[in-house]
Amino acid sequence: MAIERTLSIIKPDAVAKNVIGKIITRFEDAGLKVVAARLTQLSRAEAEGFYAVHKERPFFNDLVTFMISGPVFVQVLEGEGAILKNRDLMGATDPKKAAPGTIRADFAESIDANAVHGSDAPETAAVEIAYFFPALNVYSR
Ligand code: IDP
Repeated sequence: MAIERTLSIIKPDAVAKNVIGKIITRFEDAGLKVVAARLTQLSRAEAEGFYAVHKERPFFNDLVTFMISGPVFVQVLEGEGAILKNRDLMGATDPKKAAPGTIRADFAESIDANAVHGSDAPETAAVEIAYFFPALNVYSR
C-alpha cells in the first residue's frame, strides 16, 4: 500500500477534555506519523471554508459554530494507507454507532461533538492539507 498523507483535526470537545496526547498515541501506535501540526482557533470564515462541501446540509451552521467554540489541533498524518487507516481509527461519525476501541467510541459524546475529523479520500486529503499547511511546514521523515 502507498504512503499517504491525510488531514486530521482534534475537535474542540476533545481538546477541552485534554485528550490530544491520548488521541495522537492512537495514531502513532497504528504506524502513522505526525508530519505537521498546529493548535489553532478557527475563525468562522475558516471553518465555513473548510466545511464548504456541507454548506447546504441542515447541520452546517451548528457544525461551524461547534468548530469555532474552542481551539482545535490540526495535523497532517503520514503512513501506509493513512487515509483509510485514520478513518478506521476514528470510527463512525455517530459515536453511538462507532465500533468499540475507536477514538469516537472512547472520546466523543455525540454526532455534533465527535472528537475528530479525518479526510475521506485522496482528493479531499490534498485539498484539506493545502487549506491548513503550506508545503514548507510539512516535515516528512
Ligand atoms: P465525517 O466527519 O465522519 O467524515 P461527515 O458526513 O463528513 O462525517 O460530516 C462532517 C461532520 O458534520 C461530522 O463529523 C459531524 O461533526 C457533523 N455531522 C454530520 N452529520 C451530522 C448530523 O446529522 N447532525 C449533526 N452533525 C452532523
